[in-house]
Amino acid sequence: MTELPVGRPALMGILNVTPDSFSDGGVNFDAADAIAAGLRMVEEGADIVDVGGESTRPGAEEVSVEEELRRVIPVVQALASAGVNVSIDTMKPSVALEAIDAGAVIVNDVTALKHPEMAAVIHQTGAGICLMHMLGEPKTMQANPAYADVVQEVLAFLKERIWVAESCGIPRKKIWIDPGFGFGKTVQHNLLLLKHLDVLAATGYPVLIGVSRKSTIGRVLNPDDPLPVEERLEGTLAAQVVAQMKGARIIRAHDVKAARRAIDMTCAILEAEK
Ligand code: 7PM
Repeated sequence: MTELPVGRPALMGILNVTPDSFSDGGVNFDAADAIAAGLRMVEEGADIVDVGGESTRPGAEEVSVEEELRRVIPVVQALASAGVNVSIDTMKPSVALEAIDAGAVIVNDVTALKHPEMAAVIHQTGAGICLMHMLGEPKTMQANPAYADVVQEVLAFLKERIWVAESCGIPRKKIWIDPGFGFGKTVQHNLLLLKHLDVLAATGYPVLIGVSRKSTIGRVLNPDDPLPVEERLEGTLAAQVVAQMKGARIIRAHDVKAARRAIDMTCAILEAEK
């Protein structure tokens, strides 16, 4: 699965397994509901389900290893044994390792192997890795992000993290890259990264893009009073189509059915012949 077929981009459905997404009516997390939601994403056209138990939201409270494991492992286990390609969204090597044991095949590490033990886990297990760019840390990244040339700086960062990954023995075919839309970027930075996503695609590494429901979309469409999350679908689809045309190979999305249709329609146009 980390070796993607040419042609249509893969669709990665976002499954946040946190008590605010799936609760039992109280404060506890409900695994059965989360598993059902993951299976539904696959029915709606997801090729991969990205399971995450810790929020990367700016200012979000940190979650212990034990709590993160308690949330994600039953869900990874159930989805993987149902034949789903599971990606584990974590920055913690111990969570990544247990999730891979439970059947996850890709690690979505938004810190791009920052933890010194993460690369070894990826190498030893043979899992894939998505390397994402972030400027600063989740808590402070949106304070005052500045770049001389955002596209070139993101490219340079990703090349450096690719070098780290490959130096640790991770094969190049197991590596994806991601500009980290919204992670330490202004609206203008995010727009430029999408407009020039072909620069990242030209590295030859599969590019993943996550624009789904992000605040840049709400701000572009209504600068004085940003659109709320539930009003961002059309902007999300426009942005993901541009990303696809600029060579994105994996689209990360909440609204799987809509994202699938947008990908397939774009493919049909791009593949039309006389
Ligand atoms: C608040 C802010 C809540 C941001 C959720 C988010 C990406 C990711 C996320 C991405 C990869 C969201 C984000 N975004 N992983 N994790 N790429 N690889 O909207 O763009 O899901 S968290």
